[in-house]
Amino acid sequence: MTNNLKPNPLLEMQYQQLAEIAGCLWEKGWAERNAGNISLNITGLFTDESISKPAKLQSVNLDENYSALAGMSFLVTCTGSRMRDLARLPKENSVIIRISDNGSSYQLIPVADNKLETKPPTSELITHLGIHSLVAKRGTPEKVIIHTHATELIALTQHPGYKSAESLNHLLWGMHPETMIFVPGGIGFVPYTLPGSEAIAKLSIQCFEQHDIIVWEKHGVFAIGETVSDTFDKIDILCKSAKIYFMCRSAGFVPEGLSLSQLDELRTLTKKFSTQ
Ligand code: 2HA
Ligand code: ZN
Repeated sequence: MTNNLKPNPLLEMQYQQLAEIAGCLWEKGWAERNAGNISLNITGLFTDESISKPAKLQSVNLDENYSALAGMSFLVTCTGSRMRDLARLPKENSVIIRISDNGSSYQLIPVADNKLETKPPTSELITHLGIHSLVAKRGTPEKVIIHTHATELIALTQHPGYKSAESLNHLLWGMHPETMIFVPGGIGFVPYTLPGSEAIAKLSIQCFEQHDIIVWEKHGVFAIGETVSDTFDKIDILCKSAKIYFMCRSAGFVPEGLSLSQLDELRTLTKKFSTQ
């Protein structure tokens, strides 16, 4: 007898949204080979009774303790999975993990109809868990984390003048008024650090204390949001701004950007929206 998780409509909806956005990341050209990874907090979307027993669930120890995530469940893309494959076969290219009650390990919960060997979760799991942990501790509603190799934003970090949150945001907010409206917190900057390392996880978590989206120098972006769609939108909007900048430069001129007083006016508008 297997210990598969029985499908349910709420979970199926999460798979659908995951597949749709994976397809968008691929079509945007941000997901070469196995680039990028996604995690969703799906705590409460299935019950213990929906896991057929008795086979013992596989348990994996974590190097850090994630007590803020104790008992929580996450849908996470598999290591090596391709976004273009996730778009077609979300269940075969993701896993469900549940953090143990003491926060020091996770169990892999096999999903019904998944006939393939279960692959381990993404190589960036510690960054994902660290960010989910920050969200749980502060009690904000973000449930989704997307990491993708957003070409236009990576390209900016190749320039010595754009290796800080301040210079990046000044440029990006200035390219289109809606960038300030929809990403008022701007983008955070993480200097080049080894991917998959504890060091990059720590720097990223610090950066998420002030931003909903961060860029890893010469690598890619991480964004958080309440839904897969609104998380994708933040990346898309910032990329649009970067594209406008590069298009102007390719056409042979330096874009003017919005003035400081125009940006201040937009910032005031944003504050008004957020208090309504
Ligand atoms: O999942 O993008 O940073 C593949 C990556 C690692
Ligand atoms: Zn990456």
